[in-house]
Amino acid sequence: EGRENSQKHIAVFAFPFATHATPLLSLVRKLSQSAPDVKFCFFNTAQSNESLFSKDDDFERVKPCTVDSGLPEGYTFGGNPHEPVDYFLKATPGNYKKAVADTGLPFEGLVTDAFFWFSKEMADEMRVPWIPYFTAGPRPLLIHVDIDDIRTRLGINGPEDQTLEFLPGCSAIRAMDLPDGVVSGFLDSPFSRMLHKMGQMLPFASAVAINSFEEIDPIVVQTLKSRLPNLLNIGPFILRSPPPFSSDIHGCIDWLNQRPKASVAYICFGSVITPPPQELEALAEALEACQFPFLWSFRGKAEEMLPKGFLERTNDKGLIVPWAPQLKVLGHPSIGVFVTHCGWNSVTESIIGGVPMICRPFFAEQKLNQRTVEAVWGFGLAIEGGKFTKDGTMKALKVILSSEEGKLMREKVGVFKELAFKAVDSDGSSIKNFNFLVDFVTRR
Ligand code: U2F
Repeated sequence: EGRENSQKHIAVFAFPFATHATPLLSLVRKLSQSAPDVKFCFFNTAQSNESLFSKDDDFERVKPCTVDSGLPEGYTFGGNPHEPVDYFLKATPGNYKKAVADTGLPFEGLVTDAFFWFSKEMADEMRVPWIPYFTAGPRPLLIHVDIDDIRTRLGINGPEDQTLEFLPGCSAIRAMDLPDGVVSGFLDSPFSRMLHKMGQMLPFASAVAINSFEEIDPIVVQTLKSRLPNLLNIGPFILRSPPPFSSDIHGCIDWLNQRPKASVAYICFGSVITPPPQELEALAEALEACQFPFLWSFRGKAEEMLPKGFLERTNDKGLIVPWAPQLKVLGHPSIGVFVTHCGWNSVTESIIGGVPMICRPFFAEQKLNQRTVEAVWGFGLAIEGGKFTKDGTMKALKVILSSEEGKLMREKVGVFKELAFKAVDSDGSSIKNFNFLVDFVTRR
């Protein structure tokens, strides 16, 4: 009883889609190690929590709590990944408010996915601090924080090639690189409205944590610091708590051990995306024609979705798996290029591995990441025309895997790799920021 009273409770709100809840839980677990008197309730949908917490987890200080997913009774997933998100957004913030109230606990702080702008209002009502966690990079964060100004300056549906030169560090960014819903596309979708509100609310947070490191984009980070209170770059967080390496059941690493240095194309489009049939075909044809070895983490049934006979014909130089230990794969010396959708975790892991990228973005801030990789950092290529064609893909693979330009990109990403490791080294910037966050969370 006495111990209960001395304990501080913090509510954590996870966004249960794509790779959002995983990095948040990993942050909370790390915080918990440094905050023995704090109990965290990890509010998330039952389905997402099930995949995050294993049975033998020690729930004592980071406890899974369920929020309603908003799905209608008897709902079955029909293949459209946006559908469950829309249902879920309709249920917010009511589902979180109810779940919090149901615990009856006196929470003293909210740590949430940055998407959940409504947490600011809840935190105010509860008179506690709100600490949002942004799971993507600093550039999209700046875009969302400055969205109203960007809309005024670029106009809605204005020329696609206008640049954001008025924003420090963003002169290479064009209107067409911005996420859907900023200056074009579905401005009024529930998702776009959520991000708009997020941008307006973040300046009123107590502190804003981000899964990035200060040195990756110093000008943008400086600008963000002028907009947000206590901006805390605490990443790349995956370097601080890497996933357990028990699951190379498909033998990726053994296979890579048998390939020459920097020769393999690793292909993966994150946790949700499978490119459309025509592009899959073009990518497969390019791989077959190019003769570079490849490792492909494939969502879906490869035998049915790839060209007939492709698997047999490429058997000796390609390995296709349903899931790869990506961090380890990208850190393997045999990997020469990462063909990626530019999700932030993938971009970060490619940097950590020192691997140049070929970019085929699909949604969210992925186009912006691509543009940054190609035109600001210079260690990757956008796929010609924005979609996989046989020729465009072959060209990009050849540039990175067998040209001087490719070598230069490898050197450039190597510089960022070093900065990333330094940031999480004993007195690196991300460690200092993390310690500040611990302080903030444990303070009473
Ligand atoms: C959304 O991200 P995604 O889940 O689509 O993609 P990533 O951010 O790249 O994260 C994928 C993670 O899954 C891991 C991989 C990454 O940590 O290492 N993984 C793996 O280990 N093995 C596999 O075979 C395949 C994947 C969104 F789409 C992005 O736009 C956002 O940037 C991102 C973060 O907010 O969330």
